[in-house]
Amino acid sequence: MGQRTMNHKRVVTRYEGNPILTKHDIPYPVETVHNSAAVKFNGQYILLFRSHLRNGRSILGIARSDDGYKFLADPTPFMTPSSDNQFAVHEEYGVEDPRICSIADEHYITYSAYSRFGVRIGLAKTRDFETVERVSLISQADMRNIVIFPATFNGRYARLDRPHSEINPWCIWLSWSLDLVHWGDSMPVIQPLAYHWDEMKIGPGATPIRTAKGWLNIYHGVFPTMDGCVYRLGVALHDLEDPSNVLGVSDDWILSPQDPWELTGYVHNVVFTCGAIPEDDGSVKIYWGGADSVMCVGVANLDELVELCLGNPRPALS
Ligand code: BMA
Repeated sequence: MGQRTMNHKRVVTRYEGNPILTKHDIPYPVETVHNSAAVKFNGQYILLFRSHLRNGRSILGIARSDDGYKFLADPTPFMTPSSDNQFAVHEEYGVEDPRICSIADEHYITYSAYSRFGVRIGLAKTRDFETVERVSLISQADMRNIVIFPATFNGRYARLDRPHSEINPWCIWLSWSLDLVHWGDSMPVIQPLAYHWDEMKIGPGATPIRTAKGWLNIYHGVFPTMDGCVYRLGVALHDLEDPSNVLGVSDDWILSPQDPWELTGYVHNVVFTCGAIPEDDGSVKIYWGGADSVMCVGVANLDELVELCLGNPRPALS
């Protein structure tokens, strides 16, 4: 029985108070609260969440917490589609799935900008999480899920991308930039693996976390079934000096839909992360959207996640 318990130990311990945010916690009309970026700022935890409005389009809102579990939403949204023409034309259908990369005093937000021309990635920045300034659109269509590493490498920034092509579907790529606006030298770094939990598509999730053994990349992977797609989370480890060098991709997922609010909702069978916060004690709080409807949190051990990448890897490029 002891052995059985050990084998069934979960890598991520779900918080017993999940879901931590639902539409009922938001002081303006929304239908969902999900896929939040997460960051610690001035000792507070901040979730920058996505919400569907009743027209089916999305906006971004902020909720704040002292302990990472009990959040209070701001009275008004943080980002709605821009009225500045340069951005407005590409945000007409809404803004979605943000990530936050903090470098020095600047917090860079990458978000999906949807329009009749497809989905592109916008870059915005804030210093105080009260006001926000758009910087540029940093991809062409069709690109979602861009996360920027919170560091420079020989003077260059690096990001994980998720382009799509018919020949090589939905892989994780890596690109470089000198200024965060112009990106290039792109290369694929992780592919879905055939008949594996992430065989249909993969994409960057949380902003990578620096550990002693490498950058931890918590990503999402999708498996197609007769009942639709299942979204799960997995982990990969990237070299500290050169993140295009993937040191290992865990063969196993770390989180799969299980709780009722992950199994059913706006889109069923979905756990999807846009942010995780490392703590001083070696744990990490992973935040995820459940069924594209609510926000959840769970705790994992960083060493254990790294060991999953190095100890039981599958090929990064198949
Ligand atoms: C992806 C994105 C995510 C969403 C997921 C599951 O393609 O649209 O925002 O969480 O599908 O519906």
